[in-house]
Amino acid sequence: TVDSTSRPAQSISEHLIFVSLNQGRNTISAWLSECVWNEKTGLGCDVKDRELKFDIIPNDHPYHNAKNPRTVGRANEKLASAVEEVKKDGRTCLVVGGDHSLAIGSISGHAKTEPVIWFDAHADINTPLTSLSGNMHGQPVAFLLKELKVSGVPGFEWLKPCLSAEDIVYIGLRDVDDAEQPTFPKDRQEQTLSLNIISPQKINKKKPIHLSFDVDGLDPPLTPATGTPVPGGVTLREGIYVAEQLYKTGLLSAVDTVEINPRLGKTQEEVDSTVNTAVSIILSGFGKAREGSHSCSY
Ligand code: HAR
Ligand code: MN
Ligand code: MN
Ligand code: MN
Repeated sequence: TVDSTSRPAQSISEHLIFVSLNQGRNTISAWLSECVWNEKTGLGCDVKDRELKFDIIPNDHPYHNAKNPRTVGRANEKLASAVEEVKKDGRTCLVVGGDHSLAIGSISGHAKTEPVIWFDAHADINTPLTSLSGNMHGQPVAFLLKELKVSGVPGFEWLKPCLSAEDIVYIGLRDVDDAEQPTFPKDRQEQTLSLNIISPQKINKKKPIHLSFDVDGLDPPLTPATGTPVPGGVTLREGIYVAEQLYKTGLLSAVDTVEINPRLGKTQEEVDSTVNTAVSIILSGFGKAREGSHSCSY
């Protein structure tokens, strides 16, 4: 359990900003902001809410196997500037997506950050040359890595890869494509498959942490409204534990919440349970304690 009285001095929950990517308020952003800012029923945080709108670029032909590169690239450029402003403002940034391609902009805007915790069933490290699906949500890590030198993608002229492979820690990884495999030396894969959330060495650096939280890292029954479920995922208890540990570091600086797709829920109940699960994990990352604070009732 977490002692709610021993919050780190620089509590992230006091300075939050939402960047909601959906056109119009959607279930998760409305719900999350209510839970986080409402003094009586939530965490009582000071929240600034902002919404980004994106343009669909016409005739956005694929670049090799990367679909809609210009639309995704321009959207990420906008997101990177928004996240940069939030961080200049000294706030913690919570980005509500949207699919995982948004991590390109979110992590770029949150520059000089490491480590990145990539909570996901997938490695998302395909390149426009290796991707079999062509989906950009399977490629963000490759775009961000200095080592992979992805370049020449239309819409991404602004992008400077800002991460090294050693800055990324995977949690929940269990569906890696053949083409993604060579990027994981065996020993590293074993390390990242465990629920060892972060090496003490990295914590000691006291660098801000970026959590890129793909809900499909969790076990599928917990998050039915998502596009690419993979059996055998992280349990709710484990997910909340990870979030609580991140909160305790006092270093959680930005969070992406991705791959919640209400249209993929077969029933309203499936949509609600997906959102509930994501909200409870996010709130744990922002200091909601399972013991000592019973003000949130979900
Ligand atoms: N590896 C597959 C691909 O590249 C599936 C990726 C699925 N990705 C997400 N995000 N849902 O993690 O298409
Ligand atoms: Mn997706
Ligand atoms: Mn992902
Ligand atoms: Mn995934």
